[in-house]
Amino acid sequence: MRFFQKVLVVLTCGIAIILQSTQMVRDKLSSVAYEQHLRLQYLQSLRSIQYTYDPEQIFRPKLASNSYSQKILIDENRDDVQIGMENATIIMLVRNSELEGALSAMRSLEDRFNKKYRYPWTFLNDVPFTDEFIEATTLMASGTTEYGLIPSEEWDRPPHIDEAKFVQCMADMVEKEVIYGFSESYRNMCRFNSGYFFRQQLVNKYEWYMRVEPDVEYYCDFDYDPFKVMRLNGKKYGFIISIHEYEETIPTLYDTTMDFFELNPQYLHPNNSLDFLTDKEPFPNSQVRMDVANDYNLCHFWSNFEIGNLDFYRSEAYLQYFEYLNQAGGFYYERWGDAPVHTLAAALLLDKHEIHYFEDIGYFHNPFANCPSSTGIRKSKRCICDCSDESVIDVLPHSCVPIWWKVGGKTFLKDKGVI
Ligand SMILES: Nc1nc2c(ncn2[C@@H]2O[C@H](COP(=O)(O)OP(=O)(O)OP(=O)(O)O)[C@@H](O)[C@H]2O)c(=O)[nH]1
Ligand SMILES: *[C@@H]1O[C@H](CO)[C@@H](O)[C@H](O)[C@H]1NC(C)=O
Ligand SMILES: *[C@@H]1O[C@H](CO)[C@@H](O)[C@H](O)[C@H]1NC(C)=O
Ligand SMILES: [Mg+2]
Repeated sequence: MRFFQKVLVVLTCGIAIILQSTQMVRDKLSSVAYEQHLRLQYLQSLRSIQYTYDPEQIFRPKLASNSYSQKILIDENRDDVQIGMENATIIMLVRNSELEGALSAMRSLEDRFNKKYRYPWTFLNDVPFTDEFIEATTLMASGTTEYGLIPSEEWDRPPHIDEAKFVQCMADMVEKEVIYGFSESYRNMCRFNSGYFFRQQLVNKYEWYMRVEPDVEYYCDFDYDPFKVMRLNGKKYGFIISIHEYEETIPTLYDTTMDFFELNPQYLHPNNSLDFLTDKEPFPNSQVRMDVANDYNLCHFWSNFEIGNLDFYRSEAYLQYFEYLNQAGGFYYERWGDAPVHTLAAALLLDKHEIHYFEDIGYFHNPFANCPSSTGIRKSKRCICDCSDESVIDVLPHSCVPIWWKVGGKTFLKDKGVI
């Protein structure tokens, strides 16, 4: 009996020691290593669900799960190596609250274009992006993603803006019900997109950008790399939709621009497209006539879609032009949009042949769309759009595309054998 008692004591002690050491091991693991262990386990189970999930199985694994709350979903081994050869990024300025719209736009552009090229995405925000935003957009992208915080001096109202005058101007615009007239943040956004997006730290390493906004949709396959097409054809700025701006948002923008070029005539390109900005009769037989106070017909390239050369904005001419506008204060005393600012700059600083109309890209940003009018293009590029839909602005009176054709000419890259 004594012998067995001894054995029992030894066994009990042994078990106690084992339990104790397991506890110690657990404590150790509970720090970084344990998190990594969990993460690996989670990724493994995720992969097994992804690759073995068979909805026809009777006892299939449960897909729904609320068992994790950490950001451990992103699989660092996924293949996001860039395939497209251009020095380019896709830029989205966006709020955390617009996540769903951002994902929708990304899904569309990835399916129609980027999944074949895996160009990197650059997300910009005036406040830090949330983990949820970063995780979901990283997983939606086929390429790498980066997230930048805009410095306050490049976003917020600058100190040279007179506070009292600004408040008064904004109140006047609210009274006149000018679109977004009430919004200071919209003005910040327009000034940022006019003068600072191309000099963000994350953007500095690129030469080309494509701008994407939440909730836009691409109706057709691209079928080619637009960055490459721009480079090979010597293009600097590409657009899809062109319409007339609300005059009340930019009463003095054109005159301020003319003042700038009077002071700096060397920047005006000899082959500019001033005629695009001043031609007021798009249709010889149309009843529609723009009734505008000055020479500017209010035509602008809609900037929610843009493909452009970042070095154009970084040029001395553009930087000087932007600073002149910035000092004039119209981003705040009026409500200058980045679209007319980019347009005036592109039309006056560039050769008109450096501007490209991407008429073969189907695109929608509420409330307007572009749907390629050629049946052959629509079918071969798998477009899903109805050219007779009222959103398709193309040659409607409000569109400036016919004026662009008169000035910029109508050229087809396909005819040149480039794309
Ligand atoms: N981070 C951040 N992004 C903003 C803010 N305001 C606007 N944006 C982004 O700037 C771009 C333009 O803003 P929108 O609200 O789409 O302006 P819009 O296209 O003129 O007008 P709608 O699309 O008709 O509302 C979008 O990509 C927005 O997500 C802001 O305060 N913070
Ligand atoms: C991409 O373009 C930027 C800006 O022009 C330049 O600084 C950078 O060196 C380029 N990168 C490559 C890989 O060519
Ligand atoms: C203007 O365009 C013509 C061709 O249309 C070209 O020959 C000329 O070099 C251009 N001028 C400049 C300064 O680029
Ligand atoms: Mg928008």
